[in-house]
Amino acid sequence: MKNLVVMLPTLDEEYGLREILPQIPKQKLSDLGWDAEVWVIDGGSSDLSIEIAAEYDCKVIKQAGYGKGAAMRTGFNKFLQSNMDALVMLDSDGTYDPLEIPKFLAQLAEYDVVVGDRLRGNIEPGAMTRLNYFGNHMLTWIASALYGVSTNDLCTGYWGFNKSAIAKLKLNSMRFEIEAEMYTSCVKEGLEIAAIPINYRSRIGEAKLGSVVDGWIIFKKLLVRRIFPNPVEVITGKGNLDMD
Ligand SMILES: Nc1nc2c(ncn2[C@@H]2O[C@H](COP(=O)(O)OP(=O)(O)O)[C@@H](O)[C@H]2O)c(=O)[nH]1
Ligand SMILES: [Mg+2]
Repeated sequence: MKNLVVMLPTLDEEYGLREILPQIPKQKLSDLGWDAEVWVIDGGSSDLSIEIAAEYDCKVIKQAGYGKGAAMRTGFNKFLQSNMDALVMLDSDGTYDPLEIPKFLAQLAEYDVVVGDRLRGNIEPGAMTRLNYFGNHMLTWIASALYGVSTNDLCTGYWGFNKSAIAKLKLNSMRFEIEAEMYTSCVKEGLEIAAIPINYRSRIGEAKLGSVVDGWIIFKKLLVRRIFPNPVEVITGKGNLDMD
């Protein structure tokens, strides 16, 4: 059996977690040869998220620093210190379908990284505001133009990685620019990326991303990484995070 981490960044997502945790297809994954552990990376939730995670036998990891980017880097670091083989990440707000995890693993047999593509997949009516739809397309187009490696959905939150790929990523994002930086770091390291169409559903609970402010931060990240491909001070989660 190979060991899989399903990583869920979580900040006050009690309703989302209640919906998706039972949907993680552990038996099917086991039939496919994967022993799955679920890691909830908690950003300091004050609702019942942690209790629900414990109810479903998830490992709860307190993130270092603040923001989704810092949370992902905490999770990547723990993963690199573990004996796990691959990692699939998805948001815990109910927007991504855990039943699609096996499709990611199938692609990881051939690719380093797998990206879940919402824009070429199926976006449920009401799941993405018009502004977000436009912003996602714009940023995706800018990323492809700047980096010369086409991507179809820069800001998706559903990704799969082999361990060797995560070991190469160099990241210092704090917030929602983390996915854009994951893309730029994958390009810099010459990783083979597969894209698969996925479903995108309506969010359960309240959004934490502010469209315009976060869109601007993502854009700046794309420009900065085009000039300085690696963060100077931070390598995959170390640096400005106090890691134990
Ligand atoms: N650990 C942690 N998770 C976060 C933080 N901010 C957002 N998240 C999680 O990241 C995911 C994406 O956040 P969301 O508000 O849905 O942003 P969007 O999907 O980009 O609109 C959700 O599962 C959130 O709970 C944070 O500061 N720390
Ligand atoms: Mg969301």
